[in-house]
Amino acid sequence: MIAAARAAGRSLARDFGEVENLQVSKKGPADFVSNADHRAEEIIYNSLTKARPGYGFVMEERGIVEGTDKSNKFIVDPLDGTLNFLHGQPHYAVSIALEREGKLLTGVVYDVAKNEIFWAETGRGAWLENRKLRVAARTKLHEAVVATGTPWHGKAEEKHTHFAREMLAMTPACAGIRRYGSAALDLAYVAAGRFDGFWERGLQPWDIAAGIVLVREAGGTITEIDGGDVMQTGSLLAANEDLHPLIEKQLRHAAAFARKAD
Ligand code: 2AM
Ligand code: CA
Ligand code: CA
Ligand code: CA
Repeated sequence: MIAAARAAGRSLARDFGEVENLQVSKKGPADFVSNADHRAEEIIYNSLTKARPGYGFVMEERGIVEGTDKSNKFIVDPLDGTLNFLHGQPHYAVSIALEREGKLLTGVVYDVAKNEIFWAETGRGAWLENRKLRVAARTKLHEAVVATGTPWHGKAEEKHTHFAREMLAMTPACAGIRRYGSAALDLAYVAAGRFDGFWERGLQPWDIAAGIVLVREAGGTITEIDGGDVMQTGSLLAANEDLHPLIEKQLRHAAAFARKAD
């Protein structure tokens, strides 16, 4: 998985150098995809099918490929942070996870521009190269830097309203909010203790699968914001065990505020 991520990363780095020449198309109102995404996905698919013939795939661009081996499935986002990439911002990643018997087993998130490989395997810890990762030790919310993702153009109006209320509840409560535009890296940064927490709603399985393994193995807590299944709704809150309930409280506060306003 690391070799596949590195190979895809080399392709992305080349395309990033000539980003103005890429063909870009739209999958939705603000949902861009380029040939860089497709090329990287192709490299990952070819590399992993060769290494593990028969495993299934869930990929952002190509979709689902059923494997003959029903217990193993790769979940792939060849380029997380496409909008950053297309705007020449060096903050984008390759995200690859392996799900075994319906459970997330392994995750790799590769920050191509900074050449950082974050990886984790259930029971083996989370790592940045050969440094073992641990979520931040901070316990006070007012000292915490918390990341999030904003709903984008084309998302339902209520999603934007919801987000605005969560920001209203969160900004005065913590030291700072960050919005970098790659959910996979946001989760990797929580695992590495660079962010004290991260929340976002409505993400896709390939945005979060690898990052979830990273955060768990780094000792963090991940829950679905409204109590559902994270991989179904893609709405998640990740933080250390002390900050998690404090952030959750602020998000609940936002929901109550929203109900009152309605
Ligand atoms: P992507 O770059 O692979 O599409 C940030 O909020 C997260 O949402 C990213 O992981 C990003 O993944 C995803 N996303 C999907 N569609 C998006 C869009 N139109 N604009 C910004 N982020 C988008
Ligand atoms: Ca996309
Ligand atoms: Ca993504
Ligand atoms: Ca993507």
